[in-house]
Parts: sequence; structure tokens; C-alpha cells
Amino acid sequence: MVLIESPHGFALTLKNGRRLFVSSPSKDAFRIREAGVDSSKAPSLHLNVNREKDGVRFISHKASLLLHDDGSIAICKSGRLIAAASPIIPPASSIEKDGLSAKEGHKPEGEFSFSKEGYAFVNDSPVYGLGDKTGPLDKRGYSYVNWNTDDPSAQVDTFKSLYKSIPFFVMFHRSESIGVYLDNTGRSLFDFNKNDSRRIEVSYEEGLLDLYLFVGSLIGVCESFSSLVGRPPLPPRWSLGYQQSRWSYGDEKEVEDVLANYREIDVPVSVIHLDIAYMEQYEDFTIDSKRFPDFSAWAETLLRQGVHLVTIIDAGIKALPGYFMYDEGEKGNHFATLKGRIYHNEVWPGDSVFPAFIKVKTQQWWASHVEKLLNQGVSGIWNDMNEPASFKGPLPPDVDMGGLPHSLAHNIYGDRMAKATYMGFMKAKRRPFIITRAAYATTSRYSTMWTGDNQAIWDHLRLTIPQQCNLSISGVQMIGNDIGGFGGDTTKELLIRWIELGLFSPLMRNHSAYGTRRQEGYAFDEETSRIYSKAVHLRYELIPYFYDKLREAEAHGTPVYRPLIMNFPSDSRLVDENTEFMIGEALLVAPALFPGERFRSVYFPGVFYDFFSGKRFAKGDHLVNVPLDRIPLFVKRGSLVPLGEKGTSSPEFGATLRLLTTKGDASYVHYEDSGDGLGYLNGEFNLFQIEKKKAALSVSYIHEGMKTHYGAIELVDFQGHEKKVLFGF
Ligand code: MIG
Repeated sequence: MVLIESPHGFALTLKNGRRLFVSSPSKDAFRIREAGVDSSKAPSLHLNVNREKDGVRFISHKASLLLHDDGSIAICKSGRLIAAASPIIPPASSIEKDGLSAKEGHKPEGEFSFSKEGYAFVNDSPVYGLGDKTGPLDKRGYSYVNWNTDDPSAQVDTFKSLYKSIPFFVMFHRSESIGVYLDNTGRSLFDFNKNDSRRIEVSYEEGLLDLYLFVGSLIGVCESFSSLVGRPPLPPRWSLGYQQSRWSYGDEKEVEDVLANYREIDVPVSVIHLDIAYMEQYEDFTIDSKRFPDFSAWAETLLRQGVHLVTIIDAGIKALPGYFMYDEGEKGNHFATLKGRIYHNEVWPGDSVFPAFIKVKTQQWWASHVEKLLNQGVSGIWNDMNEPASFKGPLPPDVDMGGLPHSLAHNIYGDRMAKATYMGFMKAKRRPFIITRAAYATTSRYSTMWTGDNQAIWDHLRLTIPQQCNLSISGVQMIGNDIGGFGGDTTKELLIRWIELGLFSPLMRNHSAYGTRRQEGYAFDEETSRIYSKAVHLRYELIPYFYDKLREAEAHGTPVYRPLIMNFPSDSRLVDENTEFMIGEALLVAPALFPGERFRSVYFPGVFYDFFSGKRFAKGDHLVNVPLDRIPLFVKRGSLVPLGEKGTSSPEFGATLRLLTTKGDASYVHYEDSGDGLGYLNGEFNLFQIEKKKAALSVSYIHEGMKTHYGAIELVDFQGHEKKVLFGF
């Protein structure tokens, strides 16, 4: 093999004539890409090279990559082989020629033909990641297709695709895990041991090979991946408050009634979402003035009450001459085309066209409209239908979406719409709060996400845990699902259990579909309202902790909503734990997940304390009572957890920082800024190092960039959170 070195890595040619580049984007990662893949923005770290019998070994700081001249690869660390893979050409699929089973409505497994090359990894260890796919935490035994899909039927374990495509997964080992990221925006197939319990196949339909391999601990691999694709920006603090939505609150009066009803049951609301009915005729960037006669003034009044408005924006634009978005888009060449003519399909507004979001010019055009909407009093934007969804069959593969054919643009369409929206927030100089349904690996650098149309079924309550753990492994930290379930009629008990679980989603929103039973927290009986209020108040009390964790995610890519195995990697009991999860490293949640469940077993991987009573649990299995109003929340020994004031209903910083402590020494980093705006990017924030040794607490500034909100820090222990002032400023 001839090797040619450049700042972008080494170029070489395999036996079969294929030209590859090998580089090191970060200390713990290798990248193998085919000639032709754009690498202009990807300089390589230094790699040492050793020629070996039938290949070349690239040696980085942390590990080495052996590339054989047949294209097969091996990763070694400290002389030990930790991963191996060889190129594959997947067999042509075996679609029935007559397509009869498809006619009956089946989706035959061989539906897609993957004629391109891929890689087969030798692996029999647990597998995590791959974004929002259904199924358990450990993906072994399942196969998935990355193709952003809006399928409103009840999502079950056998689904191949959902709204998001994040072609990244981790082969877990207690010491060295391997992260695999196939950066291919076309359709790809990830087969985790479907045909062979020791084989993982990754293949793609179109485009060029661009493969990243990360080496490290599970959490380390996640941080590296997140740093590569772009870490999630810190959300505004108000967005961590309670969010209420419904398809659709139709006018000002209805929204005000919802808020009044919530006040009555003592549930603070920080965000109200306006679903498609707020627009005129489903036309993006319009507001129906009959139902919202003085929108800006009204939005201003709500803001004064601490209520922020988030408006939905759909991808499809009504094809109607005279409608400004259509006219401007047509004039500016901002719409996707087919054979040179604007491509039409159908979405909510009827006959619709699709912005060519791949083009930067189109993103800028979109951003200017986002800016205007923000300036009318809107605080956040909710991007929907951006797979893109279409009512009249899928878009043909050759629709030009702004320089890329649909076949390669599809999976990044939502990503670029999120980017365009983000650009609008930057133009308006606002801290972005964007929610998107469709996404690719790079999307969380622009937008938060919700998991789309779940159903009011117990299975989907349970799906929350593995789905959100795998999303967070895949770099998505501000994540949530529709509390109460979107489709179908929820029940009293399901809603109670969902709010008790949902309060731990970084993005906490109750949302439901048109025509379903009302499921606001006050919609059932007095008992439901009381429990709902308690759950939401607990959330507000925990906001300081969530905010710290999300700051850490922005700074380091650290996952927030974690599977237990991430914090306890050597405990093999936890490799497929689907009923418990952690927030950061301190909080463990073991919710009730079945109808009628009044006690459950909880496995503690170490010493934990009940958040409310302080009761101690030793490592091992315990039976825990879960009466309807019990939220099973536990704190790890040796933790510090910042809490808002007791009973608080504000997401803002209070005058007192309460720190919940347990037995054991602890060390913690706490972040403080104004809670909104972009000043923190210019250093307007404080970062505190807090140390607790025996009973002594010390607090010092890591960064001092603003006047603190705090007059005092209180150490709080269990037993009803008794407090003593420990530290004054
Ligand atoms: O075709 O805007 O997932 O949250 O309420 C349905 C109406 C369109 C799908 C979203 C859902 C939203 C609904 N939208």
C-alpha cells in the first residue's frame, strides 16, 4: 500500500483499487472515508504509522487501527484486540417477485435492497444508541433501517424506522467500548446480530463510505461522538418548566382557560404550545387574526405571567399564488424541484411544496421569517412534518432538495430545517428553543427533540426509558415524549404514572391529538389533580439540577438521561435495564410502569437514599411500595443535588441555592447565568466548585462572570428537607 500524508490524514489504495483516507478527528477516534467525501473542515490529529505484513497500523494517543489491504480493520489498545470488522457486500434482497405479501399490507423484511458496501463487525456484547428506535435498551437481536419515517400507527418493537436517523451505536464493554458512526445521509441498514449472534452489519444504499470509530468508556465514547457532531446548546431556563400542548388550542380564550384551570389545581405552566390551528389555512408564518386578534399584545401579557408561547411550523408550504411564502419561495428558487419544475405533494395545507432546505440561501430566507415570528412575541419554534411527511405517497428519490437528491437529502431534511430555524434565533439574538420531530446525527446542535406520535398505552409509557436512554447515548440531551400519550384516550392511572415519569424528561410536555379525551392535569378528578400538582412542583424543584446537567452537555457532550450501565459499567446486571434510569450521576428513578402496580422491585447498583424520606437502600434488590401518589426517586450516596426553593413554581434562579446532601464526601460543579439570552456565550455566567468533606462545605468560583443571584447556600438533608444556612455570600 502506498501512503500519502496530508493535513487531512493518510490516503491509500486497497487491493481492489478503492481509495481511502484514514484520519484521527480526535484523540480517541479514527475516521475511514472514501476518496470523494468532503473533508475540508476535518483536519487530522497526528498518527504514527507502522507497516505490517498485510496492512498498515495507524497509532494514535489512545489506540491503534490496523487496516488490511482487503479493507478489513482491527482496533487494538494496549496490545489487546478490541474490535474487528470486514467489508461486506450485502446479498441482493429477496423480495418476492410478485409482491403479494406487500399487497396485503405486510412490509417484507427485504423491502430495501442494499447493494452498496458496508462493514460487518464481530461483536456479541450489548449494543446501545441508534437514536429513537423502538425496542429495548440493548439492541442485540434487532435490525433497523435509518430512513426518517412518519408512521402514526402504534409504534412497536418490530418497527424498522422512526422519525430520526442517527447512524451511531456503541458496542459496550465494561472497560473499552467502541462507538461506530456511519456518516451517510442516505438509507442505511443496521443489523444487530439478526442472522448471526456474533455479527453486526452496517450497510448503506447510496453515497460514499465515511465511518468513524470511537474508543473509550461508554460515557467517553458518547462525549466524543457528541463533540464531533455538535453538542446541544444550553436551552433557556424557562423551557425546563412545565409545558402544555394539545392539537389544537384554537384561540386566546381557550389558552387562557387552560391556564386558569391549571392555576386552580396549583400547577405552574411555563410554556403553551400552539399547534397547527393558530395559523391561517395551515400557512406557515401566519397567525389567524380572527382567533388571535392582537397576538403580540396577548403574547406579551402571557410572558408577564411567566408563560412562553411555542408555535408549530410545518415543512410543507401551501402552494397558493398570493400567499407570501409561496410567492417569495417561487421567486427565490427556494422550493424542491423535480426535473426542473417545482415539486408538489400534499400535506396539511393541501397542495404543498417543500423548501429546498439543503441550500444555505433557502435556510437564510427561512431564518428571516423565523426572526419575524419571534419578534411577534413567540419564544420557541416547534418543527413538525419535516421527515418530510407527505400525504400523497413518498417523495421520489430524485427530487432536488437544494443540491442533493431526495434519496440523500431525506434524512437531513429535518436537520437543515432545524438549522434554518436556529439561524432565525441567532438573527433575533435569542437563545434558541426549537423542537424537532425529524433529525439526523447533527441535529441536536440546533434543536431539542420529542419522540413524535406515541399512544396513550402502557407500552409507550414503558418505551420512554429505553428510547430516551438511547437518544441520549446518541447525543440528544433535551429530549421528551408526549406525556399522557399523543394518540388514543388516556386514562386516569396512565396519566398519573406518565406525569410521575415524564417529570424526569429534560423536555417535559403534555401533548395529545385532536379528538382524543382531554388530558390536562385537571381533566380527571381531585386525586389526579393533586398528584399532578405534586409531580410538577417536584420538577420545578429539580430544575437547578437539570440546568447544570444540560450545561455539562453543552460543555462536554455528557449524557443527561442515562441508563444505569453508564454510571455502573462493571455491573453486568444492568446491561439491559429497561425499568430504571438515572439523571446525571446522582438521581435514580424507578417508576411504576403497569396498571394496578402498587409495589415493584428496584435494583440499586450501590447505596441509595429515598429522595423524600431519606431511607437507606443497600446495593441489591428491594421491594418498594408505589401507591398512586408515590414517585420513586432515589439519590446516590455521596451526592450533592442543587434544588430550587421548596414548593417553587418558577424556573428562574431563586435567592437561595439549596443543596441536597447524603452521607459521604461529594464534589459538584454548579452553573449559574441569567437563564436566557446569549450573554453566557460571552462569559456572563458563574461556575462554582462545591466540595463537601465530612460536614464541611467549601464553595469556590471556577469562573466568575456575573453578580450571583444567591444570597445564601443551604445544605439540606432528608427528613423533610430540613435546612441550615451554611454559606453566605
Ligand atoms: O399529521 O400538528 O407529531 O405532535 O400535534 C399530524 C398536528 C401533524 C404531528 C405531530 C403532532 C401534532 C400534529 N402533527
